[in-house]
Amino acid sequence: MNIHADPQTISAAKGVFIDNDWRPAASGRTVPVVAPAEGVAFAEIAAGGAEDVDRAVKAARRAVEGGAWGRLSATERGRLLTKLSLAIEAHAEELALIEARDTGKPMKQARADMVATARYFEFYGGAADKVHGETIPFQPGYFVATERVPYGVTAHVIPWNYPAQMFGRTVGPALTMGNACVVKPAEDACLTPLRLAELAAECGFPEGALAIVPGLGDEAGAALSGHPDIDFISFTGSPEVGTLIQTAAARNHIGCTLELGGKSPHVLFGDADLDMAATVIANTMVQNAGQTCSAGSRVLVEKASYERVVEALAERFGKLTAGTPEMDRDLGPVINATQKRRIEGFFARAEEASVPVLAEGRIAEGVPAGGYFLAPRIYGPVPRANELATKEVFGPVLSVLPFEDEADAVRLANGTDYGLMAAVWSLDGNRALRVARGIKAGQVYINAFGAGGGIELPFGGMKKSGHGREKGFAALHDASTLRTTIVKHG
Ligand code: TXE
Repeated sequence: MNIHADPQTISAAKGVFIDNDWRPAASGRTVPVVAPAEGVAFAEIAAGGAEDVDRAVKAARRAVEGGAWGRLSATERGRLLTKLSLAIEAHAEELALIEARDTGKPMKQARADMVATARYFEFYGGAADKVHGETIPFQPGYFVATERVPYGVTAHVIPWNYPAQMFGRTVGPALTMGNACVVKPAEDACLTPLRLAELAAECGFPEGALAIVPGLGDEAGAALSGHPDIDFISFTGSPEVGTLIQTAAARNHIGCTLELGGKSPHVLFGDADLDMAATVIANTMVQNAGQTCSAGSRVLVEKASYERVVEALAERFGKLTAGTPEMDRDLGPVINATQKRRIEGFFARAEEASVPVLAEGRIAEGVPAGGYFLAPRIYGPVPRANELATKEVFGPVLSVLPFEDEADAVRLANGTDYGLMAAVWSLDGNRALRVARGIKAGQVYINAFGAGGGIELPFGGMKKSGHGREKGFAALHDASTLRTTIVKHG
């Protein structure tokens, strides 16, 4: 298969996937799928709506209550997840080609995403029958035990930046715990989740265990998150839609996890391994063209070493190149014209505020004129109150800010609404740990950042980055509820 293959060969773009079967959306409408590197539509997805969502939720309910899915043991569920992991590995190149065209990301990143997606199902497949409850000492004559049980039907609204990985991240633990999942992927990029659902059916997942209703956010997304018969919602996306999701969950009196992005800081002290830090910071910042919720988009630098750090970062940023997926350069285009305009708005306002550009990468020659390409930029020193220091840009843009001392560094690191990820760079272990423990973020790295996806590592927000945990065993906890059984034996 070639990246420009006829869209008909992308069998996933067929409709709504319910009970292991494709059907057109009830409305008969479709949404065009635009390739960000080309700026032209290359496929269509079904525009799912309330009727499709209702069918999917009913199928999921049948599956968990009395259906084949609900009757499987934890071991049998785990085996199915493991089979899906192997199927993803076997189809990795096909999936990476679809993902790269759909999102615009370089092929090497799309391939790495498929390794991570397979790993989600491998990790959770192995974990399925290793989730234990507790016994609780109680009054004489009683035996008490707890067990983690599925919610029932879980809804998953996911974004376009890592469609395959996000699918694995949210659906993997939910299926492991025995929930039936209804997924609303993002209209901007959702072909791999559709294909993954098809692969799941081929692996033997019973009817109703997994449904995919593609479509627009305010149609399929709103219908799913507001459906009265779902038991839990998992959402990753913008803070604005996060508010709508939590409101919908509150109306139904159900729980939700929200992952709403960040403005993750690197705290860089003068004694750090600057060479390593600068390389990691530049490369992870432009991964996925900066459209990563945990992107380390602020570098906070000890004042005395500011010039040295800026020189090292600018040197690396100046060499970064944006290109098409096939060119396989450092980054691809951003997802759509709206996002490109939004980021250019940040550039224009930075210019008005006279925030200095320290370096700019480039766009490779020969990229299609209609593609949504942006040259990566690094700004500094960024004034503390400037939006480049506080707001999520969600593009290939890095802000550098000097700090005075340790206390100032922690204050600055915690000085945004977000708290998703952070890094401390210093070879003084005591200081690094002290500072790391002062930072309010769900994940804090020391002398590293991102750790290649880290499927085993609990991930999620503090503050307005959201709540709930994904990845690792923590996700199994959040994808299930607790039943306590109290036995009086006299
Ligand atoms: O997100 P949306 P957008 C941030 C990032 C980005 C901004 C806007 O800053 O610039 O959000 O991106 C579905 N009811 N992140 O507009 O709209 C939608 O169809 C229910 C951070 O693309 O939040 C998609 O499936 N669902 C982020 C999903 O929500 C609705 C990843 C996310 O889209 C809905 C993406 C509605 N009314 C963007 N409206 C991260 N945390 O990684 C939309 N959706």
